[in-house]
Amino acid sequence: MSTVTVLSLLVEEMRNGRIKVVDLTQPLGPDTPVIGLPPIFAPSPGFSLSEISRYNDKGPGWYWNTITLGEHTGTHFDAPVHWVTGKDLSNNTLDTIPAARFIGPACVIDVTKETAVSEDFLLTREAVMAWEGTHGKIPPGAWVLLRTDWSKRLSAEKFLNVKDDGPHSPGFHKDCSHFLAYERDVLGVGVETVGTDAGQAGKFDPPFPNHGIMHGAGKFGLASLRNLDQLPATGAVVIASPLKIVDGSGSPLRVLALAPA
Ligand code: 23J
Ligand code: MN
Repeated sequence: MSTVTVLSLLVEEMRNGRIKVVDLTQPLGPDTPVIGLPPIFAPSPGFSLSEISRYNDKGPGWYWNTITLGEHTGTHFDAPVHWVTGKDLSNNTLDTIPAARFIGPACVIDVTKETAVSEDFLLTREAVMAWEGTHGKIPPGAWVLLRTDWSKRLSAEKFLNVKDDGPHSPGFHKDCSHFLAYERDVLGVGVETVGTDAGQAGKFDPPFPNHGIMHGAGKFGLASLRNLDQLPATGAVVIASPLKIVDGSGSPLRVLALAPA
């Protein structure tokens, strides 16, 4: 089939509803949960909006706002430069990553049974290989999405799940991150939790291993995704295109998936 035919077919199938667009994005507002780090580290501000004008004396015919937020707020993209392991790589910032690397096939790994019984569940390399036994090998350039149903925790308190010993939420075992980056050449990983490392990962050896390994390999992260339960294990295409912030380490974005309806 010619490329023109494929694109016409895409447009047609989206129009007739056989391909649906799944919005994998959280609403972005003042209540959007933000990661809490130990108080020795600088915090990242959440989202706020301040009005420039709203059909008034400051602008009679128009409404617009100023936004203030940390780059890593809500549903957001992590670039390789975000982590010290990725600081010297080429094309490691938002403005230098080639746009083709924002789009890839989704491999959705459902671990909702495991996370229902353990808030600290870590995906292992062996579990990914078992998933591949059922669904096929993760292709190069895939987005690997960890479905935990964590996004169904709608209050910030339950979502961040901070206990006396810090936050508890699922993530990746370091061997798994290494496997996905180096043996599968993924674009990156996406999670429903506030960050791409497990809640307790600040105490792992090394700390925050998924960030260190993925970004050191030039791979990306997507955090605070939603609606992964609307995607098939394979067959969807994810478009995760961050703002082109010069020297940016990450940005909120609208993550979209095209999937069979
Ligand atoms: C800074 C330090 C630790 C973490 C993070 C940021 C994130 O999760 C992030 O948004 O990249 S774990
Ligand atoms: Mn981030």
